[in-house]
This record gives sequence, structure tokens and C-alpha cells, in this order.
Amino acid sequence: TVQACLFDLDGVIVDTAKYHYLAWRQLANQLGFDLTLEQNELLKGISRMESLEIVLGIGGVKLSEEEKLKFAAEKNAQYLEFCKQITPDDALPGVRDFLDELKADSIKTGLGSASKNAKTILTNLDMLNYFDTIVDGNRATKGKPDPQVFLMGAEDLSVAPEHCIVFEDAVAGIQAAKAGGMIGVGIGQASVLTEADYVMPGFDGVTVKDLFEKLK
Ligand code: G16
Ligand code: MG
Repeated sequence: TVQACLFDLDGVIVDTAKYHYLAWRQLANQLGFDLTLEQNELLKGISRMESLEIVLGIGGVKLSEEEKLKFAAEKNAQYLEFCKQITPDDALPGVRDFLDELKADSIKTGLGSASKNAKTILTNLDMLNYFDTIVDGNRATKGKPDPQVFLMGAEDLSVAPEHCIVFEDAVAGIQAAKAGGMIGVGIGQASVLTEADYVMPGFDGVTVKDLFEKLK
């Protein structure tokens, strides 16, 4: 039986992936190369500094530690600038209803995000109080695919991992869920999220009852 649902933020609750992409692409362009949407998939769910390493690797650019910190800070400032336009209307279709239904069914909810900006974004969405616990990139020390962020969430909620569903749009996030012994539901395409237990395009029109039935 499912006792808790843990949600990734970027790409599950809100489409900030497009803003991360724009900010990383801007940085790449500044360094003299381009970043494709396909390459951007590699950055989903990955921490800021690890993402920077991947981006620099794509461009074959070598930087000092000091320069890396400077560029990461610049990327984040640009990203936060994009995020200012996020309003409560930007919650992805159906996700609010789904969370309301979980609450009505007394199923606990948590957020498990690699982002250090998670609370800012939840505040813009007016969803800071929607979750029973929040584990973000400021609390977790290990990035996805390490299960730490989700295991901390499950522990906060006093629910055993096998009774948790993780909703994730990133390959690394589904890997984190599975490594933690949880049920991994992919948000996106089955051809990308091959390790997920079940994949759906989003929450639009999805009821808790129907989903749990499919996972049986
Ligand atoms: C998110 C994004 C990643 C991003 C990471 C760190 O993770 O998917 O692309 O690099 O957060 O974000 P920040 O630079 O804001 O700390 P998640 O786990 O919410 O998908
Ligand atoms: Mg994500």
C-alpha cells in the first residue's frame, strides 16, 4: 500500500527545466559553444556544480575552480531572473488536484528536489504549504541518482521506502527512486524513462485511485 508520495520539483510540479536550459545555454554560448535540448536531458535532476561540469565537458572548456564558481553564480542569477515570472498558474496541469486528492485520502506528501531554489519557486507557485516535508538541495548532500533526497523525505514522513511513490521527470531521478527501494513513476516519455515502473505524460486527468490501480 502506498503511504506517501514524493515529488520532484523541476519538470514535475512546474516546468522550470526550460529556464534551466535557457540559462545553461546562455552560459555555453558565452563560452563559445551551443547546448542542445538533448544534451540538456543530462542535466535534469543533477546539482548545479555537477551540471556545470557536464556543460563544460560538452564544450571542452577548462576553467579554474574560482571561474567555475563565478559562472555557476551567473547561471543561477540568470535562472532566478527567469523564475520571477512564475505564478500560481504555472503549476503543471492537474498537479494541484492530484495533491488535493492525496490529502483527502490521508496520503503523506513530500518534495524531493536537487534545487537550492526549491522554496523560492514553491513560494512563487503559492505551494510552499502543500507538502508535509521538503527536502531540497540545501539539505541533501548527495545528488540524484543517489537516493538520499528521497530517503530523507521518507524518513521525515516516517514511511518505509517500499510504501513510497516517487514522481520524477529525470532519468537520474528515477534511478534515485529505484536505488532507494521506492516505486518510480516517470513524468514524460517511456522511451526516455526506461527504468520507471510506470510512465505518464503528466497529471492532467489522472486520479489517485486510477494511478494506484495501474501500479498494482
Ligand atoms: C533541479 C533540476 C536540475 C538543476 C538542479 C539544481 O532538480 O532538474 O537541472 O541543476 O535542480 O538546481 P539549482 O541550481 O536551482 O540549485 P530537481 O531535482 O528539482 O529536478
Ligand atoms: Mg526534475
